[in-house]
Amino acid sequence: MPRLRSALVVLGAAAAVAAPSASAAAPVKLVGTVGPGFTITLTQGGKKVRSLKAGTYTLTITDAATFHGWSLDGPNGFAKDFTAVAFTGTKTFTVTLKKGAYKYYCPPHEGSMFGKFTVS
Ligand SMILES: [Cu+2]
Repeated sequence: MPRLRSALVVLGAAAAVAAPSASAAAPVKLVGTVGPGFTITLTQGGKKVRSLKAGTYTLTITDAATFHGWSLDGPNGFAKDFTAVAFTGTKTFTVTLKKGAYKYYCPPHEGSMFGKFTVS
């Protein structure tokens, strides 16, 4: 069956070409912190996040206090507590951000511990 064998070779070559582009789409890394003092942050490459492109990000949160949390509100009712108030430690999430206004904050101290950014 020479004809079938050559068809399989062509399929194998197509799969090898497609693989590199899939691995190139690694999510951009964001870093969030809260505590041990009364500070909350969100940074990308060491700089405070003020605007982002819509898409998928890796978000690593380090929560250094039992009385702070790291939460994020966004458009269309998006609301997530990434670390609970009682939790301390580091957690990593994959988050998809859509266009709109976002606010990260510590729930018990929302009036003073917050930051905002926009996604476009
Ligand atoms: Cu707090």
